This record gives sequence, structure tokens and C-alpha cells, in this order.
Amino acid sequence: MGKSKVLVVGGTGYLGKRMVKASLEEGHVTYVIQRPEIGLDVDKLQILLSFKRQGARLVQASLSDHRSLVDAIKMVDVVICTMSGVHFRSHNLLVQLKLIEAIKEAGNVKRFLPSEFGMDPALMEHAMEPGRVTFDEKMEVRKAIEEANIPYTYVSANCFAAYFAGNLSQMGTLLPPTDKVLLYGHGNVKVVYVDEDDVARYTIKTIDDPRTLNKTLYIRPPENILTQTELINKWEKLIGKQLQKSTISQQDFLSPIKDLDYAQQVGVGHFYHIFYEGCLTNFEIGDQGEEASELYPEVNYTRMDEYLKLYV
Ligand code: GNU
Repeated sequence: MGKSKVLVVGGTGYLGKRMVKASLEEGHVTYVIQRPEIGLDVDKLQILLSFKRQGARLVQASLSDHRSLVDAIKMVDVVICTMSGVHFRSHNLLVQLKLIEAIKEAGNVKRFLPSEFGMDPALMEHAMEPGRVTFDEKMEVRKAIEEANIPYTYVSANCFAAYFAGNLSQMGTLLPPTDKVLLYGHGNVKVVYVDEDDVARYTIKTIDDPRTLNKTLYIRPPENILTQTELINKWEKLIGKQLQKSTISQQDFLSPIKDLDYAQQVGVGHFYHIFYEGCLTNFEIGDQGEEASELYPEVNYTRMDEYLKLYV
């Protein structure tokens, strides 16, 4: 297999770091943008330097300097963007429109993977305010990509394990509760939990795969399609103790939304669609999609009982 030249935009971030690592591990020539805007952010600089030590190439460019972006893009075949779409983090999905302008002008990119990595925004036209902004923005980015005829793959990675599994899907915390756990409805809606390192592995597998050209890659590892209750059972087995369960109805879950800050309002909407409506699993993958664990059975994905061991 010929190796690709890959540019990661957002390489120092939560998911981007994992993309850079996975790309280097697959033997691709891996470029990471070094933005002048990092200024005195010593953590970001150290991450970049550690990538360089591992063989990545740092390229100076800024998202507010079109020329610099075009020059960076001209060096590669594949662009992966992992800018944050999470509201309690930097949240800047529409900045990708500038990247698309540059990809259009450069004209050499064989595959662009925009920042998606969650639910499929194309299936969220009915989503609640204000959480729908995430999907509306991702669709705006898709529209720009498709109008510019840029070859793409959209990755629907479902629930990042650190946000959804380590906390047994409780909001407002990243750690498992010790006594009481809240079940959404009957806790019996199938969701999909994916270790972020696996998100990066599958994503890198797909960048030069003709089967995912202009398609959506859904990451649905079969053993990680679980209900909230099934996830909690795995945890209880690990700690050898039962948690006290209470359920919250859909109505009670949604009613206090006005009193929350904006990021939490966005979160409530997302959790509602995932855990009550079942938006991650209530559809079959059509001919515009492929499933990652089917295409790449060689990836030994992390099962959630293994993942949760870290939290004991
Ligand atoms: C969820 C969050 C966690 C929010 C997606 C508030 C877009 C997606 C599965 O907005 O990444 O506690 O697909 O108190 O397409 C937020 C994002 C997570 C929800 C995180 C999201 C999932 C966004 C919270 C909380 C753990």
C-alpha cells in the first residue's frame, strides 16, 4: 500500500493528538499545523515538539492567513480537521470554511475529513434547540465541501468513551458515580461507545480507502453497541457492587433546560437524542455509508469492560 501525506489541522487537540499518533503509526508522512496563535501556550508547543520527535513535520500556518494554508495543503494528499465542536471547549466548527477555501484553491487534495466524529448531522434535521447548532454547522461545512467538489469522508464516531462511558453516561461529570446512577428512561436504548484512540485508528484506515470515498464511515463496533443499563452492568461487575438506580422520564430530563448554561443546554439536547430517541442506532447504514469494524476487522477495538477498568 502506498503511504499518504496527511495534514492534521487541530493536531494538538483532544482528538487531533490521537490522529497524529495513528497516522505516524500507519507510516504516513504526517504534517501538523503550527499556528502562530499558540503564542505562550507552552503545552501546545510541547505537544508539537513531541510530534516532531516522533517524526511528524510541523508546518507554520494560520487559519487567518489564506496563503499559508494553501501552501501547507499543497504539500499533502489528505487533510484531516479535528477542530472542536464541543461547546464547553473551544467550539469553532465554522472556521473550517476557511480551510475549505484553501483546499479548493490548492486543488490537489484527494480526501478531506472535516470535523464530525459524533452523530450523523444529516440525520438530525429535527434536532432540538439549541443543541441543533452542532449539526447545522456541520451540515454547512458539508455543503461547502460538496459544492467545491472536494473528495471527502465523513466519520460518524458516535459516543466518545471519555465523555459517555467513564461516567456511565451521567452529565456534568467525567467519573463514574459511587452510589446512585441516573437511568435515561428505561435505560434500554442502544447507543455506541467508542474509545477515542479507536476513532483515530479507524479514521486513519479510511483516508486512502476507495470504499469510503464520498461516503460516511459509521464506527459501530458490534460489542460496543450497548444500552446504558448494559454499560452499568459491566461497571457493577468490575467493582463487585450494585449502584442504586433511579430513572428520569424524558419530560423531567428536558424540563429544566432553560435554567442551565448554554453548553449544558446543548448537552441536554444531545443526550436526549442519544438516550431517549436512540438516534445513533435507529437507522440502518445505507449505500452512502460503510461500517468501520466491517471494513477494518484487523482493528482490535477496545471493549467497554476493558475501558472501564481504568476507572476502578
Ligand atoms: C456531545 C457533554 C457532556 C455535554 C455527539 C454536557 C456532538 C455529537 C455522539 O454537547 O462531545 O457531561 O455525538 O454535562 O455529534 C457534549 C458533546 C458532551 C454534548 C461532547 C456530542 C455528541 C456532540 C457532559 C455534559 C459528560
